[in-house]
Amino acid sequence: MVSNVGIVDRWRALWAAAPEAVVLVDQATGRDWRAGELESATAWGAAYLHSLGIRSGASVILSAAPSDATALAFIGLLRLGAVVVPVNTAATPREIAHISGVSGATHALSDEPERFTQMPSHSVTPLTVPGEAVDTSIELDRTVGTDRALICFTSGTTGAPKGAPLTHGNLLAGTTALVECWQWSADDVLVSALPMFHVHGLLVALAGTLTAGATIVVHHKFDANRLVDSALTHHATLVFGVPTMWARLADSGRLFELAHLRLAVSGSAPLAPTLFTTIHSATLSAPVERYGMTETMILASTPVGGIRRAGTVGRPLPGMSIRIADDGVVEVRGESVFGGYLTSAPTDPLLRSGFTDDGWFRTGDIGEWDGDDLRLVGRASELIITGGYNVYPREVEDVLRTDVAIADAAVVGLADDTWGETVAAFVVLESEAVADAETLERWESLCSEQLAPYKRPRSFSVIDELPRNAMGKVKRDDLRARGVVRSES
Ligand code: MCA
Ligand code: AMP
Repeated sequence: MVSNVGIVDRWRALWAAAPEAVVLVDQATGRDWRAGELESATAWGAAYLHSLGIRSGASVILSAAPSDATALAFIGLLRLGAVVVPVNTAATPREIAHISGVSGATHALSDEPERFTQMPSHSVTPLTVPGEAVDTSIELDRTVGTDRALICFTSGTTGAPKGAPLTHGNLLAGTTALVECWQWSADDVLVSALPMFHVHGLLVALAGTLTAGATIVVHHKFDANRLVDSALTHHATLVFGVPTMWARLADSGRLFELAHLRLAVSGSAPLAPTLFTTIHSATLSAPVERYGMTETMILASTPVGGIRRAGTVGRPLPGMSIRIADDGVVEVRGESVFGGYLTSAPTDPLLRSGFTDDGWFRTGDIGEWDGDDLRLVGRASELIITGGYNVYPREVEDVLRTDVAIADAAVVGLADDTWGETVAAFVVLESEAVADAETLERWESLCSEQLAPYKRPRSFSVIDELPRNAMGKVKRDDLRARGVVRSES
């Protein structure tokens, strides 16, 4: 039976039981927040947001570097009953306009309000750490499990990101499963430099810590040396990162200083077996790999108490069911899985797109069982994952095709040791066009204007025509096999 308890009730019960416990530390300022302070500061925050005109049920963009202020704003919004819409701090005005339009966001909270030029200035508020007391007599903490907590935007095959709403119940189920699976306790200290505009940083790291009643040390930006220093200073037991962060930690030569961790956790993209081995040898313990999605939260993890094997993402989390369909696609079901994409009408087929008739969500990842462990062997979709960020080729191709010199374009991910994959563009020129230095500069500035930096192609290869199969579909494997083409033009 699905319970209808909201996640905020769980957190507040833990704060009330141990008000002196340090829950949140801002690494840059050194400010720490005890549970009792968090209770009053987030009530203040919620009242402040209310005074700005934000009401229960309103969608509010949250776009800021990870910090104590970002964490407090997130909790304050949830306590008020508002719906948090996390937005990448690198999003361009075009991308912000799409997200605010689709989500119907009435307000934005940001550490760079000047980036929100397309929203009325009175609705964009700089993030602040709580100060003077305000009227806190407003109604807080009324949410139940079925209420919407977030709308996360995730890359869409149509080229435009889709909104994936998650409820308070999804968050509670997803974080409770993690707490159980990782034996996450009040004694744990997590050091995290993950962005707080994705499920990994916001829900796995921050909300997971709150549900565990543990401590999180938040870094504003990832820096390998600073992360190791902080892990030592704060006696960290947990570090969560995407493989690119682990690769940079390995390059720093200081991985061995993390040998005191209880768990070194990697996720969001495949962890190369060589990097798995490097982490294992340096920290004297195998990293935990976990597999998740924005639409589902975390689905599987390698075991805390058992053998963790390179190349596998482990077993389903408590309460989660995983099956592999005949076409190899991983399908999932569980209480943390969202109910369908954001649509303006319940009849819109987008709502339940990705779900099977019997209610399982198709992840788009191709998997196989290796004993009890799930092994991901590829993707049915064209998704590129670079440094843990997702890029859908269609969105980049649509931008490239607006250039006068480009007749056609295809974008693929090329394998890369640090980033996992990098974005590479293959373009076919219009008949009279040439690809000289000026043209290349124009393509680069077009992409800079339209696309967040991580989506921009790192290389442009001019080819005579795109390889296509009999159905007219671009053969992306052929393009990947070519790598960066330097000679054709
Ligand atoms: C930054 N750049 C990137 C990326 N990040 N390019 C491609 N892919 C990226 N991911 C660009 C910068 O804009 C800059 O471009 C250049 O690379 C170098 O910037 P640098 O300062 O070195 O990068 P950084 O700021 O240190 O960022 C690297 C990073 C970051 C820390 C690895 O990408 C990151 O935080 N990734 C984590 C993403 C994440 O949390 N994903 C979870 C989503 P230029 O030189 O042109 O200026 S998936 C999820 O939530 C599900 C549920 C799951 O399973 O977890
Ligand atoms: P997102 O849409 O940003 O939530 O990204 C979800 C996708 O990231 C999944 O569908 C997988 O393709 C990928 N992913 C997440 N965790 C892992 C992992 N541990 N190994 C391989 N791929 C992963």
